[in-house]
Amino acid sequence: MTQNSTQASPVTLLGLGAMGTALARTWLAAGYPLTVWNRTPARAEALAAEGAKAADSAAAAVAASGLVVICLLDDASVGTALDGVDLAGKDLVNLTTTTPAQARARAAWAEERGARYLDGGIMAVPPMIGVPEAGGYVFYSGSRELFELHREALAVPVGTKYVGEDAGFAALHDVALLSGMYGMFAGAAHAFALIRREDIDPVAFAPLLADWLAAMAQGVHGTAARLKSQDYTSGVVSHLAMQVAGTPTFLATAEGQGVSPELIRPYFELMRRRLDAGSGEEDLTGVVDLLLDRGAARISA
Ligand code: FVH
Repeated sequence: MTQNSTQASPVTLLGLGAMGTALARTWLAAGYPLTVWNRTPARAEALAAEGAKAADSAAAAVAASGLVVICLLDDASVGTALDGVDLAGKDLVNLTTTTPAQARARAAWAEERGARYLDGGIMAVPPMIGVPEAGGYVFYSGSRELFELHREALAVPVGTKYVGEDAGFAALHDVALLSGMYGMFAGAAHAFALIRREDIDPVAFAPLLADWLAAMAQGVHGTAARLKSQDYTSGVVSHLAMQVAGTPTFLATAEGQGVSPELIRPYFELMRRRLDAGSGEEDLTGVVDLLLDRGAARISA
């Protein structure tokens, strides 16, 4: 946030939902001339009172700035909002959550219309925007030249991490991290269910769970090293054979507590399959390959 209004280049922002509004406020606070557009115009009123220029149409908003940031609901809404809009010579930065394939297709779509394209995946929730100490950031992928050109403006709301020329990589990193998060939440839901009917205070239990998950999360570095070296047995502390031997205890405990095993059983089944293939001296890394094998079988089926 070092620029002032005499130095900062104009920015256009399409989309004033919870995230778009949070982004907009940071550019205004940093002195960027900001044009905004939203499908429902009333959502632009507060920002207009704070100094933004509210455009009557997406086309007018796009025409107002060289840099056009898009933060809409999904890929379909991007296509709808920009249908028929002249994008020639514009730099589009699309922060809308999409699949990697949609991001790549949108990059090609933008190029066909004479625009340069950068895709983004936001790793933050609205209260983290404009709060550097909250640790949020956006993954960017696509043209590195474009990223470097607009890096300063893009760094105003939240941190930036460039992850490659492939326009789909920002979305892939975004979805990969969020998928890991949902796996963690699934484990936490099972853990809370186990204690739910007992005289155990969930508020007292929560820091135990959070600290344990944080400590175990460090295991991803070992997994990554094994995937890279393709040696799944070096430096293994907790062997798969031992871990699989323990799974009946987890399932019996779930049954005893009246808890459905539906969240943890599929993972245990993958562990068992890897063990049955003769990988008892590995840790859990081989499960990654089982997922790929099964995915490939489904794709070719
Ligand atoms: N909010 C969050 O916690 C997450 C954090 C991580 C990143 N996501 C993604 O950010 C995109 C925008 O999310 P949002 O929080 O701003 O979402 P909403 O508040 O629901 O606002 C949606 C905006 O999209 C507009 N819109 C929807 N459909 C259309 C359409 N067909 N044509 C034009 N605009 C459309 C909507 O307009 P309106 O309803 O006010 O008229 C809002 O501006 C999103 O990809 C998240 O996954 C947020």
